[in-house]
Amino acid sequence: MADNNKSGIRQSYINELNDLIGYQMENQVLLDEYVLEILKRLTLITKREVLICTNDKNRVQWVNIGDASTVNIGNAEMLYHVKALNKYRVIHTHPGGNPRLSAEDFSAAKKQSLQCIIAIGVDEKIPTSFSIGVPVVEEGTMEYGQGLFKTLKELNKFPLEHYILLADRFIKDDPNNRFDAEDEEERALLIGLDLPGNKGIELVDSMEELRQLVKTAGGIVEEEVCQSKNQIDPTFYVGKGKLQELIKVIQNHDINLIVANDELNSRQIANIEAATGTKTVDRTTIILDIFARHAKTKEGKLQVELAQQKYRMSHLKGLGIVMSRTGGGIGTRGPGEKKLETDRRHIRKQLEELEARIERINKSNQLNAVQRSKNKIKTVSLIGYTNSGKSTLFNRLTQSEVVTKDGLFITLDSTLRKVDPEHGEYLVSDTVGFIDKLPHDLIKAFKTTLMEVETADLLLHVVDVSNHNYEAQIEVVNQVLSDIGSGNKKVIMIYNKIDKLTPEEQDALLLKNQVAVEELALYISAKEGMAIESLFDIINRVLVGEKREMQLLIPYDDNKSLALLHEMKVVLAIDYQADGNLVTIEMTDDFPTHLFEKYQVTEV
Ligand SMILES: Nc1nc2c(ncn2[C@@H]2O[C@H](COP(=O)(O)OP(=O)(O)OP(=O)(O)O)[C@@H](O)[C@H]2O)c(=O)[nH]1
Ligand SMILES: [Mg+2]
Repeated sequence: MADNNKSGIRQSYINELNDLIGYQMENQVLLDEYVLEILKRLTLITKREVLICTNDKNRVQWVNIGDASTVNIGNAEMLYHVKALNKYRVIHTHPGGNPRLSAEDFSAAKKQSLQCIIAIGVDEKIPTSFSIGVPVVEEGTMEYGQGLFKTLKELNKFPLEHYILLADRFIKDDPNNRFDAEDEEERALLIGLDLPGNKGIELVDSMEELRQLVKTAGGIVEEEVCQSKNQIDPTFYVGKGKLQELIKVIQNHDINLIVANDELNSRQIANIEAATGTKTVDRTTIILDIFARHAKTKEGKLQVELAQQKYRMSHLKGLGIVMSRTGGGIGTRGPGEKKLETDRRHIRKQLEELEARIERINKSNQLNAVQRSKNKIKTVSLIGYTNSGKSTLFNRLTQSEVVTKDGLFITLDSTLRKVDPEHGEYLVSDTVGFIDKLPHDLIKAFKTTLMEVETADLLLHVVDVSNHNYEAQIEVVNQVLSDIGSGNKKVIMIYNKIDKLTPEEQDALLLKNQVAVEELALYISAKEGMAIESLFDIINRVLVGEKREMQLLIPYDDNKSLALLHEMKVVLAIDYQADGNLVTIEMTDDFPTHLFEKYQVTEV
């Protein structure tokens, strides 16, 4: 198929075509002899598809030389109407003489909800013939069907109005049904930019991550288009030329969702949607969508809803088109049962309500935290990149069974549990994972996670060393930590999933990390349970200090002190001597030495 490139076509031909705009077909037929002759002649001269679009009064609205897939550029009116077909009819030529509608023609018609699409087979050697594609309703579904005609007269006798009537009635009954009863799956085209400022995670890996995100959100990734650019294009995100390529890909692969790897503003979303006729979302929307699916607790759901509504507020313009058109799919899911709002005023009211509710929950959480610190209960927070194995480790440490899964953002609700009592007396919290290019507003919405991190006595930074980007991921996590004001916390680096490395890779990793000046680091496999005992030891050492032994000589008449020692579970041995009990205890920094000063004999 020819592209939308008019260069090389003499201006006089373009003018001749342009002159047709506003012309109404004689006798109000679909296509009259006069226009047919012009289309034929221009096709033979230019050897390209020549296209006109008429309205329901058969008046020419716009024209193009190129193919059906590019005609909608700049014609925002062609976007879907919710309760009817568009009022447009596309008439175009096929150089080479074949009048049959191509797959691209059908999908363009479908995408634009055209009243009909007509193709004219034009060739010097064979007679001109015609096809018409119209929406056909059958057994509760609607698809474009095709009719073939040998003459213009036959074409003009076609009872188009009948089909339009049935189609509009069908759509009105069920606007979500349209053509795509089977079209529930979202076939995505990913677009990404290699920008000079992209440090850390490389574009290929970032795109792979986006691929995973889209999959987790329930979409199917069909294609991926990347471009190297000095900066993000303010109008279309990608460059204008690349946009044409996208349109081709969309047609050829029947794409119904575009996903950009960077955050888009509402103008860019609106522009891309108008140019491609395809619903467009960005990385953040996908992440929000996953959040909406995965939040389990009431609080988690509220937090997601708040984040979503906030994001939607700032991107309403773009999403508006999408929502009225598709009525579902990625970007439109909310964590609750109810549909998300598209009205600014309503959103604002909802935001206020949500914020108030979350504030109330936070107050009670804060109380808990205060209570904990009064009771001197220490907490350890698991943090790290998403999918690094935080929940798997959490389960190991606390003998729990929270959900772990290969996927992104499986955990959204922070959980707080007591550590396996054999190993100490502190609480462990599992938290939401971090990811590259996650707007910080979003993380801030996860106030519970933030609070766990903020109030924790120790952070375990879990790293998936089997991911070849683990170093960049560590950077992302550290950046987020410092952004949320927890950059100075005590951290143990936990290099996880070492079972996935070969012995050589393990050696290389150790060697590399030797150079790093990390005070506290450990290599483990949360899944296989490797080095978990050492982890318990290190945690205890950090939380309560080094264990030491001490001997106290407690007179026989001081039963209270002895009972207290028993209660603190520090007694290792008792030796009954003439002047009292010689008690050997195992103690740490938080042992109340002052209470026993008078009895202290030796530190062993
Ligand atoms: N081979 C191997 N796989 C692991 C290890 N630890 C975790 N996994 C797997 O990695 C995947 C992610 O584990 P999770 O514990 O859910 O990771 P997470 O960090 O909690 O992820 P999110 O909650 O999504 O942020 C799961 O399929 C785990 O089985 C490990 O030590 N070795
Ligand atoms: Mg998890």
